[in-house]
Amino acid sequence: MREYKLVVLGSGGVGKSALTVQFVQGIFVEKYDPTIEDSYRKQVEVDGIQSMLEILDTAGTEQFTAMRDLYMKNGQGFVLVYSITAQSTYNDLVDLRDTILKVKDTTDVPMVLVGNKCDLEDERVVGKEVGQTLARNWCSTFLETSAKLKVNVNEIFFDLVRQINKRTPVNKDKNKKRNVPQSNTISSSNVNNGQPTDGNNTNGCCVLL
Ligand SMILES: Nc1nc2c(ncn2[C@@H]2O[C@H](COP(=O)(O)OP(=O)(O)OP(=O)(O)O)[C@@H](O)[C@H]2O)c(=O)[nH]1
Ligand SMILES: [Mg+2]
Repeated sequence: MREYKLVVLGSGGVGKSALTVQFVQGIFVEKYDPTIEDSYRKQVEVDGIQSMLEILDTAGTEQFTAMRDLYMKNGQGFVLVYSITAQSTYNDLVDLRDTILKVKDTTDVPMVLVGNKCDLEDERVVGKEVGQTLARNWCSTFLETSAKLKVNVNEIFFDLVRQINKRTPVNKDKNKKRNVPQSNTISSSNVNNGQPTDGNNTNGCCVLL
């Protein structure tokens, strides 16, 4: 079964854990307990293919960020979360994305921009179109979500899996026949450069609402 290493990033308190736990366990965590680092596994069927998602729920708080480079290097898809109720959490994502691109040394990284807490419309300070514009600039997907009401939660992770599949399609026959040394297998899942599929990414630059 194909495995997907997904990383959830964003400032403290935006709802990274709430979104992850809602997706994996189907419950909403009301209590705020700052994360150090938690890892989850969930098997899902995406477009008829069984897929094992390994989701890393990271720390938004500065003091826990030492592991960042490592998980950015290993991650194949990234969920960048802000809260629609806090402007600073939106601003913080620009630097975060730059760091991901620098660490991965490519501009083509599967990514979903998420404006969470959309159930708190009365407290909204980041407009929907502001999120859409940023996602368009990044050529990434955009979703407004609510971990509390389970709005667009599954969509985040399914979209990331599809983005990864688009860049590195599963080709079972090829994998079986190929007789490559073990040392090559580690990096093979992350190699996108020079693949003909890159040309399709402009078309795949969709913005979901
Ligand atoms: N109303 C509402 N509250 C939410 C939502 N998502 C998260 N929360 C609340 O926001 C608080 C912080 O959520 P967490 O998921 O712990 O935030 P986090 O991003 O994981 O924070 P760190 O682990 O410190 O980085 C908690 O009290 C959650 O219940 C949402 O969609 N709507
Ligand atoms: Mg957390």
